[in-house]
Amino acid sequence: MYTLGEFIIENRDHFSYPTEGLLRLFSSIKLAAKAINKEVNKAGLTEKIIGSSGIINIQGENQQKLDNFAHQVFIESLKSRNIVCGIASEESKDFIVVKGEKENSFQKKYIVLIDPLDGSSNIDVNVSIGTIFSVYRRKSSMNLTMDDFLQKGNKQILAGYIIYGSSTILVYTTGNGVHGFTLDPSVGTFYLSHPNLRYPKIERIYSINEGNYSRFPNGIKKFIRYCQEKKENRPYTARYIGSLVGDFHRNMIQGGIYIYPKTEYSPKGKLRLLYECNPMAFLTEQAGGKASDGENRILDIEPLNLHQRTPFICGPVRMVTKLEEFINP
Ligand code: P6P
Repeated sequence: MYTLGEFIIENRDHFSYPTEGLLRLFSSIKLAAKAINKEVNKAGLTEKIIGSSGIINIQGENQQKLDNFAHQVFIESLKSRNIVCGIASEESKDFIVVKGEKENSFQKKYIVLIDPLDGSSNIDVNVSIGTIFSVYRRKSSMNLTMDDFLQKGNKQILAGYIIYGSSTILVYTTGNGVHGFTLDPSVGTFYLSHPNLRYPKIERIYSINEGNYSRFPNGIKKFIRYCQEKKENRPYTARYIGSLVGDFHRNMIQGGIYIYPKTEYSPKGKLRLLYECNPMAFLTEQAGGKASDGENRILDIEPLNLHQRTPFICGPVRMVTKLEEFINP
């Protein structure tokens, strides 16, 4: 069985930039994932971890202690490999410049955007949660600017997530397919378990928070009724766990659409473009699917600010296209 490191070396031609840089970047992501996995697996036992930190984060959300822990672990791990020049995190209002003796050298030319622990409201009820990461080359040659971070999703060079569930799986793409690696905690190694992940031909699932039904635009309501009344083949199944990484991972493997549309509460949608939707959209397209805001390809959206929100739909091409037809009759 390939380890993650062996797979990267074996497929070095997948990377349009030196494998050495990627290996170092991945080793910092792997290290952080293992540290977070350890705490997630015992969150119920450690009073310092479970529950709210009492801090309201920049999103106005009640920051869970594990959110903050995951943020700190990723920041420190990414800083330590001397490969990243800047980081943007859901938990940090502004981007973080990674100072270092070789700030403008060859090494420090990647920037990373992360949602350190997505779905953290599920921590206390033991539902799968995840880390989402997105990597770009810097644009600036000297000091980092916001433009280094406000790049379209189609400029990503690496994107992925770690899902902390019944097992811990790291899934990534560099534009050459989607590959999943399962952590063997007994030896602390990620092994290739899901090579070339792709949406299956059978479309079975629709994932949306139907509790917001009365607040959805009409096109969304029509699509939900279509899913419920679908007769040909077999009716769709509704599955929604309120954790993007968990819903996404299941739908990519079993065949389903994930929808977080705009609502009265979230007129621009709830999910963030840069460190949630863009990485998930890159993975979606690489797995043979489609990702849009209902009208526009997610990866072509011009970002205007770090924490910008967008309506988000991703899944099999036919399901997403069908929903777009309902939204734009
Ligand atoms: P709602 C978690 O807070 C998150 O950002 C995603 O992981 C998840 O899919 C969504 O929000 C759930 O939001 O409004 O349905 O609870």
